[in-house]
Amino acid sequence: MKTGIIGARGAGKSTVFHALTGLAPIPGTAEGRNRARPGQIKVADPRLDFLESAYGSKKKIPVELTILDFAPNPKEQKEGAALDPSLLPLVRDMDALLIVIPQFAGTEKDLVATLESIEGELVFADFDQAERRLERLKKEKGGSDFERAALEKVIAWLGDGKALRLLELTAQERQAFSSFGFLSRKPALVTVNCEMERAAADVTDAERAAVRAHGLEVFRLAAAFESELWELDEAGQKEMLKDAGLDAPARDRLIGALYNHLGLITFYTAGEPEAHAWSLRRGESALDAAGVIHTDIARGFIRAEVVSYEDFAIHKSDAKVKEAGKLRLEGRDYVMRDGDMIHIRFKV
Ligand SMILES: Nc1nc2c(ncn2[C@@H]2O[C@H](COP(=O)(O)OP(=O)(O)O)[C@@H](O)[C@H]2O)c(=O)[nH]1
Ligand SMILES: [Mg+2]
Repeated sequence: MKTGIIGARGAGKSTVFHALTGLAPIPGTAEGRNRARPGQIKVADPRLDFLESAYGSKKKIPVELTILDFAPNPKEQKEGAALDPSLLPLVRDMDALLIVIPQFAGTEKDLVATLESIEGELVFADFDQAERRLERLKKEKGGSDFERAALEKVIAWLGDGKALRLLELTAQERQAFSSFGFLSRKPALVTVNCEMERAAADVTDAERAAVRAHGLEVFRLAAAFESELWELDEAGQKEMLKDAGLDAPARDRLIGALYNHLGLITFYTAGEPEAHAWSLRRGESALDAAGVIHTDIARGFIRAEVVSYEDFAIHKSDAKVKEAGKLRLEGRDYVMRDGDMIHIRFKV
């Protein structure tokens, strides 16, 4: 899962990247081929911590997401614009977006107005792309009637200034557009980058409602403050957080919010060697879960032994779970639920 950070120049995108990953961001004006820097972020997960201690696991492996900082070209990205047109191919390749809106000292932008302007850019980029494609099909007399009709449908919608996120598409239409990477269809988390003193103050109900009307979620983050935490050891971080009246860095909650907004669920494989969290899209099956672990396990799938995290948390060991009749045998089509712990029987 790749999430790209977009927003105006100076909105604090690179600072957010550093706050979330602890990695140096990409230089602001990088020229040439490397225009994106990926970083891995670990998804904090109290359930995984519990499994690690219940099994006495030697290793703990959380889910990781990839986040990317881009290097816009100041000559290409217009003042105040959230996108650099020369970066569009990279941004289209993302699974999700993090939209940064600046509200730190000297940069306070109105949340709703700024978001609407950014949505306008996403919608325009999609409109342009769909129209070019349709033009080409017409000129070359190529494509199916189905594809042309589908393109006309999205062009009409985008022409009204509306994001594709809010348009119902049939499975066949989604398939036809799967390689387009439409920007206004990507899940996105709006990140308001503010000063520490205002990070705890929540967005207003009216703002949240306006953001949700776009099919999006919003989160506040004091990016510069969170970024400085990486310079300290654990004790120093605790102290800095305490001084600021916080128990934990906000980045963990932001990453959690992003994870939920992506529509991901977590399942576990846990034992003494390791407690391992894995992610799946909601609606995926036991066979999909097997494939995430290893292709051989999917190929030789026989059945899955499943226990829900809630049941395990009550009984605290495999033997007790079994005794209580909470271990289920499921086939390959079983729809995985968030928190399922599985052991897959397979033969190769
Ligand atoms: N005070 C303060 N300054 C910030 C914050 N976030 C970013 N900045 C500053 O704003 C400038 C632009 O930040 P940067 O992350 O490079 O923006 P980008 O162009 O969107 O990548 C830098 O000088 C940052 O130090 C913040 O939360 N608070
Ligand atoms: Mg930057």
